[in-house]
Amino acid sequence: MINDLVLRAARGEKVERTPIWLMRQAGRILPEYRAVRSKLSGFKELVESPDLACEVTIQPVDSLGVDAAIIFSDILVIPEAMGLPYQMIEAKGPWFEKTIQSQKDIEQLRIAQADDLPYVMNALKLTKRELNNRVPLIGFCGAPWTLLAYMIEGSGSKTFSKAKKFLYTQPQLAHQLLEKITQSSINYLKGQVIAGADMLQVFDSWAGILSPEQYTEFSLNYISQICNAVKEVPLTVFAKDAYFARKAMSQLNCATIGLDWTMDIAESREIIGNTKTLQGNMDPCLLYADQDIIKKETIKMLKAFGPNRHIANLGHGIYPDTEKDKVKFFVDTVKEFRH
Ligand code: 1CP
Repeated sequence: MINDLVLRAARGEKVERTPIWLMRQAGRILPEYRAVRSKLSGFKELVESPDLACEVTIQPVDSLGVDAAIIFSDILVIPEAMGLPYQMIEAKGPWFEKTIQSQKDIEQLRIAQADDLPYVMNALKLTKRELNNRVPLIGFCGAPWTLLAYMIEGSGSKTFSKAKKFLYTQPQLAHQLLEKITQSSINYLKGQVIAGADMLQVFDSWAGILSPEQYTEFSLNYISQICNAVKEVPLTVFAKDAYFARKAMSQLNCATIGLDWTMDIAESREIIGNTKTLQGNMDPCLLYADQDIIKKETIKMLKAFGPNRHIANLGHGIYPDTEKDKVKFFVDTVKEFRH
């Protein structure tokens, strides 16, 4: 690997500088992404075409100079592989024609195998080859709880109240469903490693809407099973808004914990300890500010994390209306800084 800074930081090895990649780095902020996307019927065509998914995965490595590529896909490919197809509605988000309501619905779901998602596996193989070891390739999946939330709700939601109602009214069914999603996710992540992923990330985007007790029961237990089963490459767990779970997450069998911008850096380090790498955690809205402010805040963040066991990133995905030059400025500021 020519630039293995992200992998070394994840393993807790010394690095010459803090590495950086960005959640949602491939996407609408890049004109070259919009050019590829505008010729297609929609988001799914891009995700399901390995040559195009490979192209847009590599774009941010070329034009932003980030230290890792993340495969262009979506967390919702797993529900689809299990038997719940989704549509991505322009400017609205995901929509499922079938949702999970009953025991029978859960029984009808398949446990997905990596072979059920040949387009992702082929996109990974192609991207691994095309990257030619310039930077590591990150694979990913959604956390079981976040996927359950979409499978019950059938779309995005501010509250995911249907999904939360299911946890309160049908806890046993919720566990059956989480079990099936977990098995599918383990198969999927192992397949991604075989196809070329050098590192993995589990996205628990809706962690923060559960109580701490529910989070342990319905989310962390399953994330923990994934961490214990997938040991081939370093794995990052990113649980958005789960500040209350940081102590418990420090016990996970994973290399890296993702932080969002609401989590104080020094406090997080103290709670989590020194055996994990931390990833994050700039507010994506900082990238709307002027360059002098971006620079000041970025250096403050880098100093707070310190020289080792940190992978710089945002605290959540880049917003699509962010100016590309500001994103590049943020990346360059991190790459130029020396502790
Ligand atoms: O047409 C488009 O450009 C649609 C926007 C878009 C993109 C670029 C969606 C729809 N998904 C993606 C790609 C994507 N999704 C990546 C690509 C790799 C990269 O980071 O560059 C990744 C890692 C995801 C993961 C994902 N999908 C998450 C977890 C991360 C997060 O943002 O919290 C979630 C929750 C989804 C669901 C999803 N997919 C798309 C949307 C708009 C949503 C959110 C829906 C909602 O509001 O609930």
